[in-house]
Amino acid sequence: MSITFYYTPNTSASRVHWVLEELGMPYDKVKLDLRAGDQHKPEFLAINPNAKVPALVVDGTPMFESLAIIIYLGDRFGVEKGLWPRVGSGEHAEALAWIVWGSVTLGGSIFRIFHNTSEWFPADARNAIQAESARQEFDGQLKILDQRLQGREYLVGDRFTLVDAANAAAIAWALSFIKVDTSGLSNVTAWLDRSTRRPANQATQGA
Ligand SMILES: N[C@@H](CCC(=O)N[C@@H](CS)C(=O)NCC(=O)O)C(=O)O
Repeated sequence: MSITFYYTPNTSASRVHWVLEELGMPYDKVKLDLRAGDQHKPEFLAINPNAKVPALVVDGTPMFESLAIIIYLGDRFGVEKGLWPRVGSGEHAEALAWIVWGSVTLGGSIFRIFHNTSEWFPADARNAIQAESARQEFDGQLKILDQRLQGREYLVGDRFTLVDAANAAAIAWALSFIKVDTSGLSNVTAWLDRSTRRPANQATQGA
C-alpha cells in the first residue's frame, strides 16, 4: 500500500497528520508552501482541484477534504487499531455526528472568524459584524461540547478516537488566534489537554 500526504503545518492538514500518526502506518509526506503558491501547481491541482491542503493519495486514488479523509482512514484502518467504531454500530453513528458537527458547524464558525479577522485575507474582505456573529456561535458551540464531555473523557465511547483528534486539532488551532474565556469550560479544557498531549499529536508539531 502507498499513502502520500500533502500538507502545510498549522492548517486543516494538521488534523489529518495527527490521525496518520495515530494509525501508525507508513506514509510519505509532501510539504506545500501556500504563500509561495505550491497549491496552484498543475501537479497538485491534479490531486485537489480546489488548490487546498490537505490531500491524500492512497494507492493512486486522490482524496481531498480533511473530514472525508479522516472518515475514510477511520473506516478503513481505524477499527482494528481501536481508534474508530465499527461501521454500522451505534458508536459509529455518534462518531459521524460529532465529527461532522466539529467540521461543519463548529468548524464553520471557526473559519468565519478566521476569514473575517485574519490578515491572510484582504482588509476589505473582512467584516467585523460577521466576525462577531461567528464568535457568538463559537462560544455557544464550546458550551455544547463542554456539556457533551460532562462525566466522560472522550467524545464517543469510553476511549480516545479519531473524533477527538479531528475536533481537538480544530479547536487547538482556533484557540491560537481566538481569545476564549475558558472559565466554565473545564471539561473542554481537560479533554483538549488530554487529547493534544498524545504522542501522535506531539510528533506532528514542527514537522
Ligand atoms: N474544508 C477543507 C479546507 C481546506 C483549506 O481551507 N485549506 C487551506 C489551509 S487551512 C488552504 O489550503 N488554503 C490555501 C489557499 O486558499 O490558497 C478541508 O477541511 O480540507
